[in-house]
Amino acid sequence: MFMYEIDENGIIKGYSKKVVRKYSDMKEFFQWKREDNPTIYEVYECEKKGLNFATTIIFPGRVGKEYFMTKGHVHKKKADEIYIGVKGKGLILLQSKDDFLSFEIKKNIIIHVPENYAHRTVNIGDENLVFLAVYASDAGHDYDFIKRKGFRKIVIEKNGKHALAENPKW
Ligand code: M6P
Ligand code: ZN
Repeated sequence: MFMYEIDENGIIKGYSKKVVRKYSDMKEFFQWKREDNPTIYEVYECEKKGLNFATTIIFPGRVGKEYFMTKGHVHKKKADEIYIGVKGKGLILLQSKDDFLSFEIKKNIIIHVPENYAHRTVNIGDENLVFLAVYASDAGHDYDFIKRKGFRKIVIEKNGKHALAENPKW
């Protein structure tokens, strides 16, 4: 039995691992370029009894027309994942071999990511997007395909709003 608490900034108290992704760590995942090197997102993770609990904080911003987002990955093993919105406004992209879906994620929204679906989260708002993810510790992260081809759609700013557009690399 264990209990976690998320603080007002979206950080899990007592986390055991922190990951910081700067623009320079993931340039290839965006379609546009920038000259500076902002932090795109941070992940705070706890692992107990084979389950990982992680909050991700995606900062607001864009690289060209594309909103700040996670790299996105598919699990190496068959493992589902649960996302729960904590704060801010985002989109989650889900993609399998022949399916593509997107859902809004915000406070109190729960999303089930089925095994074999690649998943990426995008901050489409003007404040931090925070969500909690729960998944098997041995799920594994595969970034390879996403790095080369990405998702079927990209999320861009169009006339002051977010829009899905075709991914030119697809
Ligand atoms: C969520 C979980 C983590 C993941 C993180 C960032 O917290 O899905 O497993 O690491 O988002 O996403 P990515 O690994 O694609 O950079
Ligand atoms: Zn995952």
